[in-house]
Order: sequence, then structure tokens, then C-alpha cells
Amino acid sequence: MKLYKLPNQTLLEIESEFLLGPELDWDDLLGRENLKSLLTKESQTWEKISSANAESLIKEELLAPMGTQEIWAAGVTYYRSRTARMEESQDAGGADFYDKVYAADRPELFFKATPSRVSSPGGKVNIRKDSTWDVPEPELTLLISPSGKVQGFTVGNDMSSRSIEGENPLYLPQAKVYQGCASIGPCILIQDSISESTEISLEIYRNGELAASGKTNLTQLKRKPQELAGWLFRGNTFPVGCFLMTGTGIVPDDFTLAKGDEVKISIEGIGTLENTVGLI
Ligand code: DO4
Ligand code: MG
Repeated sequence: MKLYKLPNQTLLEIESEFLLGPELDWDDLLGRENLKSLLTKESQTWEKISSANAESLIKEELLAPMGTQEIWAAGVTYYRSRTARMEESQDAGGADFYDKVYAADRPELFFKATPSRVSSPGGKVNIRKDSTWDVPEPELTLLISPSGKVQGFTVGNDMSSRSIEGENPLYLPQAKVYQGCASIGPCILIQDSISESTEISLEIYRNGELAASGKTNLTQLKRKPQELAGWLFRGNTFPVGCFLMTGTGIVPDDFTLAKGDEVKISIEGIGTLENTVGLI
């Protein structure tokens, strides 16, 4: 089951059938524990529409599938991210921290974004004017219920300044949290688990030409989604649920984003999240 947020409506895809319903309260909705059965019941009265009609609605305008939930993120959960971070922080003497956190029991978790900092699918994600090295981070993103259960998955982009974080790991909040620092979408896949063979891919286009790309899959993710959710819920409560980005396994070599680049992140079984790069 896939759940899309439209400007004044809600779209549900169930086994290739599309159901169009009214605008919902996404705090109330994502704050429910039994989202799948709730949506199955709720959508019985919704209008059945053709896939062509649904596709054109999806193309017109989608909103980030969230209410006022916070977005959190995990870091250094793939070997690729550990190695890239160790290289970029070598001069600052920070390399050891990344190596240690990759191997430690406790994961790296950080606050990523409030809803006002999150771009909708098709919208602009930003790079900072005071940064010289910027990348998108394609991340499987968990929807977690108030009791801490994973009940859905979406595609996330954890925009990151490698120059700011690389200068000093204590600059992490400035490298990670700013206006337009994240995007999620295009929909939430409502289910409580996801196959380990799921592929994640990234394509970046500049002036219409492929400028960078990469691929990984969830076998490379060192920690299980429910394990990461468990750590986040130690010492935190989330009355309307929350989102948790699970870290990146794709770090493009010798590449920095530029204004106008088109970023496409795909996760098998969920969809493609597309954003244009702006400057702030
Ligand atoms: O340690 C800094 C952040 C790491 C991160 O965002 C990632 O691995 O995806
Ligand atoms: Mg990340």
C-alpha cells in the first residue's frame, strides 16, 4: 500500500488500484499505531480512479508525506559512508570518530529537520553559500509510530555539506540542518518490513546530462531499521510519530553539487524522489 499527499486530497495505491480520498490530518494519521488497517477501512468510501488519472495527479504536485513530524537521521551505517567521512575529516583529526561509531553498539543519531525545512517532491533542496563541497545522501527513511514501531518507508535525501562537516565534526548541525536540507517522498510505502535486497540508486543531472550516479542495496546497511528506531526512542517520545533517515551507502567520488542540478533518488518498491538544487 502506497500513500501520497496531494495539495487537497489523499491518494492510496493498493495493488495497482488507486483510491482518491479527502485531505487528512497527517498528525492524526501518522500518529496511529495500526496505519495499514486504518487506511484499508477508511478508503472503502474513497473514489476509485484510473491509473492514468492517478499518474497525472502524482505528476502535477505532491507534498512531502508528513504533518508536523520531526525528521531524525542515522549516520555511518554503511561502510562506504564510514570511509568517505574518515577521508574528509583526516586533516581535522576526526577520522577515528567515524571508524569507532561504525563499529560501536550505539549508532550515530542526529536531529535532521523540522517540517518547514523539508522540500516537497519536485521542489528545491538547497546547498549553502558558505559550503564548497555538497552532496545529496540517498537514504531509506522510516516512518515510526508513537510506540516506536516501524510502519512505513519512504525515500529520503539528507543534503550534506562535506566541507563544513570535514573541517570539524562538531560542525555537523551546520552541515546538516538548514533551510531546504531534506526532502522525503514521493509516497510512504505502508508496511512494517522491507526486503534486504532492496536497491537504492542515485542519478544527478547537470544541464540535462548525467553528472554522477551510484547504487547500493540494503544488505550493505549495517543496522536493522527496527534497531535504529529502538535507539531513537531511548530517551525520546514522539506523540505524532517521526521519520528516521537510515544513512547513506552512496557517496559520489570527486563530485560537488551546483545550483540547478537535478537529483533523482530511487528505492525499489517505493518510487523516485526528484528535486532541483537551489542555493541559500
Ligand atoms: O557523521 C555524519 C553524518 C553521516 C551521515 O549522514 C550518513 O552516513 O548518512
Ligand atoms: Mg546521511
